[in-house]
Amino acid sequence: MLDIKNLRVNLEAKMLESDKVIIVPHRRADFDAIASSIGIAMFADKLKKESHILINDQIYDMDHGVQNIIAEAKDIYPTINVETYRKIEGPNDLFVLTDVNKQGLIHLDGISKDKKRLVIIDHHNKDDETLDAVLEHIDTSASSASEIIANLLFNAKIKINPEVANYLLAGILLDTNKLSKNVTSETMKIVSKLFESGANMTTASNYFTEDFNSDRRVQELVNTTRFLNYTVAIIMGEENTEYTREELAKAADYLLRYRIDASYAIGSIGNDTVSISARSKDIIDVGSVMQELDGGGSLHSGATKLEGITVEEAGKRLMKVIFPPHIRNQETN
Ligand SMILES: [Mn+2]
Repeated sequence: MLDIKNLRVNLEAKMLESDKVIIVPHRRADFDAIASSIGIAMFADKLKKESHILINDQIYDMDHGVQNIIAEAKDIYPTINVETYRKIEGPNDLFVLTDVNKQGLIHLDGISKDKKRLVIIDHHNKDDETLDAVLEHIDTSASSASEIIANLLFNAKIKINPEVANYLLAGILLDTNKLSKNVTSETMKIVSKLFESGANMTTASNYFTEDFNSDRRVQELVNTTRFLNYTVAIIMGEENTEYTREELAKAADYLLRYRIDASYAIGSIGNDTVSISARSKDIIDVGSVMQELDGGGSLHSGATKLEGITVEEAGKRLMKVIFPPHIRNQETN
């Protein structure tokens, strides 16, 4: 792995020989992904290089704190979606992936074909699916991509304003669970320098606070919980209330704090569509349950969308999958 100075020198060279820089965070960008993206945009600005942050998520698919950062920063660091990028794309664009190193986790297809135009800056482990890049800086000892990018900006002597310092601090706070894990002395040095640049814990932590109305909808969902068969809990939202997928996911997450193996949250997400969010501890593979309902996921987390169906009908379809006919009617309350 390159040290930070070599990363800076090589990244400058790559940016300077490209026409524009396309910054690509992972899908469902979180604080670390968006903050490190904004930091890379600052780095490109210093070189007077046009840059764009590529975000293709629906706004409701992102945490509302991330939405706030995107909205706050949009005049200086606007995001573009894939469709808009396709209109301005050129053969000499440089792609800089941040907080991600795999094709499957980003929105831009076909990026693997162009290794010469690809830079990866990340803190996640590499595996077989890691993309080949002309310049790669994957530092798994770093707490976060935000830590790496803040270090890069300090190394380049780029002045970080208090707003961006707070975004980067929020990125570090997210990936260290508020400085309680994955923290090294290097992390703390960077945090200290971000403080010197005007960041503070109150402002950065405030990005994590829940939106009151959204949190109330999550609690209302949780209130509808029925515990089935002592191993599975199910939430069914009101037929006429629209929820976000994030709210359904949070409600399903919440139930895992009880003694169950899996939870499912079903609710309308508008446009005649019902979404199911599923969570599991270990025993039940909720990804495969969701697959049987035309969705997908992993052992611990899955989801699906069903069109032209009511919440109640979606619940019945789910029950048929999780309780095949011979063991049905085991509801406990
Ligand atoms: Mn991260």
